[in-house]
Amino acid sequence: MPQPIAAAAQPLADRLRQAEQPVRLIGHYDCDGLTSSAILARALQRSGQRFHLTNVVALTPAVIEQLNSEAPALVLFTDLGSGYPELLAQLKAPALVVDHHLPQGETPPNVLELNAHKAGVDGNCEASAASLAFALALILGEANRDLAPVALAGAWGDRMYLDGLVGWNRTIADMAVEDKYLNKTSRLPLAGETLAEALAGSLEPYLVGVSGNPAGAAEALRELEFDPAAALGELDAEGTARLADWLVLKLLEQGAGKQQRAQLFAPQLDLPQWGCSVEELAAMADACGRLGDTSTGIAMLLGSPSGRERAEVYAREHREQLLEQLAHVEFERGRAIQHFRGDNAALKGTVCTLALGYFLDRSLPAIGLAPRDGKLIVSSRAAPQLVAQGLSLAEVMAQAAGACGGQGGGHAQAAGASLPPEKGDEFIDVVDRLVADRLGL
Ligand SMILES: [Mn+2]
Repeated sequence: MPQPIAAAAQPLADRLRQAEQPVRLIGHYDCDGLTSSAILARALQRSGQRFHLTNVVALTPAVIEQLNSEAPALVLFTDLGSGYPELLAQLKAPALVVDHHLPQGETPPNVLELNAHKAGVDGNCEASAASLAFALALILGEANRDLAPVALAGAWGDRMYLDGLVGWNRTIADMAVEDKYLNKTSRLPLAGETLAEALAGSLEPYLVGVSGNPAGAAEALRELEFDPAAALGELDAEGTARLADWLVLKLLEQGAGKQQRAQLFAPQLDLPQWGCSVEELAAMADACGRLGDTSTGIAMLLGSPSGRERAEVYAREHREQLLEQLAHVEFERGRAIQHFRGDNAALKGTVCTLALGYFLDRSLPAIGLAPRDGKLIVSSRAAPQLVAQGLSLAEVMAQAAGACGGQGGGHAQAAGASLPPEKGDEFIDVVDRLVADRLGL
């Protein structure tokens, strides 16, 4: 483990070992939030500590109020916290934070923080909250090495695989290979019984006109002289090569990014104990969170067979919703951004990510807005080249939301905000202006 992570994690481990009351665990609701929560829950359980876990959509004043009314002895936040020091300061209990989001301001005195960025690790690609939780779990006990697959699923959920795993994430994958929890295999990133099902159900790669469109998939296959009903598992070497060539051309033609094209040939990360790949484990956790059933996500990640069954159903349902939205979404172009308004707050971030990666103009950030709980929730995504040009969506979201009476933050390449419902148009104007300024447009 990198020394700075170990040094930053040690005081949190010491504090957890001393806890005499149940630890109040609060995690984010997405894949990285759920996986990091499950890792910490398991590690606490194994050290004989009790805990009470809740996964939330965001750290808000209401969450802090609720915690203050519960008066826990110790709170442990994971995959959230670092972006909201002013809220943490309002918490009456002492708190531990495990996070990889960009820190905003000073850590309040009641908080011990394990933040990737503060430990000298790039929290955008080298360590997710789940990878940091795994580091903390390893300090709590070597037996927690078996949680490496869950940590990798968290990193996957935050899309840290696009340039291959690097940094601490890479070390975790190497440990998992050594322990035989992870097998790297070479095959196309497609799943399904038949070729037609595999293409029509493919979210990554997203194939315009084919994904989510069984007739389009069958037609494409017939043009390639494949039998659409042929079994994917029985494709021979020649057929695999021909299908791979077509996928490369198809992605080029629809304007997919270099990283997305490279993913076609990346090794598949199989988890024999889980009977699925890292990608599939991440998709199940993500779907549980997005569909509002975080308990099932945690149960599944802790190894519950009934949790697993439900999570598989959610993963299918969520994928179908995404395929449906991606087929119909229309982005409106401004000067420096492109945005869409949807009705499903749980989908908009992934829709932006996939649209940007697979078919949108990557010279502009993509932004999605949708209502939830009386607010307007925003997701924003930028291609790597814009981040290299100095754009930070975390800053843009924080600043624009601040100007519109909301709050925002996150990462340079992926950030979010929540706003009063009537502020959507004003917010889009402010974001467009801020991004145009940063990019010199
Ligand atoms: Mn995360």
